[in-house]
Amino acid sequence: MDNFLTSDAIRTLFSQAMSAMYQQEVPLYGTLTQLVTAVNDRTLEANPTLKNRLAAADELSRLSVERHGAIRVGTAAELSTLRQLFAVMGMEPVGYYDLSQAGVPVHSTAFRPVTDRALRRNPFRVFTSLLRLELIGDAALRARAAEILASRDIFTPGCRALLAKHQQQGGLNAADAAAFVKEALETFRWHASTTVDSATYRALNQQHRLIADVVCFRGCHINHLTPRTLDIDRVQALMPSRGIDPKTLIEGPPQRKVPILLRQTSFKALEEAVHFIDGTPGTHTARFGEIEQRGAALTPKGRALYDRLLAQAGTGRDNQQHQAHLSEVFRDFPDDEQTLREQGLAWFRYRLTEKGEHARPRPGESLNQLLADERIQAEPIVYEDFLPVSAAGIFQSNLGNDVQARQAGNASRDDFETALGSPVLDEMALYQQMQQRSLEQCGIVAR
Ligand code: OOG
Ligand code: NI
Repeated sequence: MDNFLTSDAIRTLFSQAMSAMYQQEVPLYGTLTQLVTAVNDRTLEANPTLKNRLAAADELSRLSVERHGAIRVGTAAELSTLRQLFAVMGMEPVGYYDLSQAGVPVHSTAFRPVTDRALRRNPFRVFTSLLRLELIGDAALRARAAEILASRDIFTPGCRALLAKHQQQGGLNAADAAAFVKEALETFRWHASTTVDSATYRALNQQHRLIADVVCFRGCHINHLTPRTLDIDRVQALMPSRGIDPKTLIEGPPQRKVPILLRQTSFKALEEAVHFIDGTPGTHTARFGEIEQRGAALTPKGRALYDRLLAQAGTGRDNQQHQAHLSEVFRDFPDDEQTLREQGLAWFRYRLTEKGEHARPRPGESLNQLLADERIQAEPIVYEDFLPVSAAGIFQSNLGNDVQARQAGNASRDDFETALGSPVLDEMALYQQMQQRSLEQCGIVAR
């Protein structure tokens, strides 16, 4: 039998290739990654405990490596082929995000690794949105957009051949994997020439800038990549000093002692030169760079509290004021691990301590007592998914400030899953299983 590369290894090759391509395509993104590295280095210098913890978890070497990217596609066929493409890299569709409520005519999922092991290796995810053509009001334009989309193939023949080979053999050897990454990358490459004339572009752009972005190009260009920062507030503040224009607000929860969910911010999308097929020059605005900082995954109860407080806080026009206000409002969200655990607000991973290895838990012993005796340790499980309100904020800030009125569509998860060709996984079930498995491994609950 052939020596197949693991899906983790292929994902790593792919994310590296994507990063190199995007830094070359969008030099300002390269500048952002340099800033992130500089701030991460400084943060580690100032905080040896953090540095030791990350070193112990083998996190230091890949600290500034990308954690996610995003793409937008136009048809069910494109989405379902992407599902197969990401499956080669061990990335499965997790979660359903309805962004139509926020005036963005797409719904989305995140392709990501799901097991503890794969996430530890490389948690690279791709936030993938499907355009909802049915939200285009003008029937003639809707038909035209569908026709344009039907006549493109965003995958190379080589990519399709290797997908088929992977499905037949159940894996790819090193040479095939390298070829696959190279072919797959073509789908995400930028094209400075559109597939439509300037009048069609303008008409679609007027309906919604995202519609033009999805419909008018040969591929589904990667629109941003997102490394991890250890200090998002500082990177946001320093962006202008490097010639980077940040979006106004950091999305998500405020800074806390125990970080929760996901904080993210980006720079504003660049206006880039394009050529229309009628030969006229123009510009298109879609691509940007983002940074993220992740914290604990919340249980449904914790998530409900987060959603309530976030709605209560509203938005702001100034980041410092907004963060101060968020911190006020989030006083109602417990900020120590013990309370988060006791109130069932966050998911935890349990481990035996050395002491616990020597005096292993017996059935019937209480979790709290084992923790108090330091025979087991609990550590929050990291949130691996996305937040619809934050995603809408990221989308909006990259669509310009002209608010585009739009009827709010209804969530249609069924339509999305039909297009995808499979159900999306339930992220809460995944976290719950992780917690449960860790309890089983400690011998606290039966398998
Ligand atoms: C995706 C925006 C969502 C995030 O980090 O929340 C996203 C897009 O602009 O296509 O990437
Ligand atoms: Ni993003």
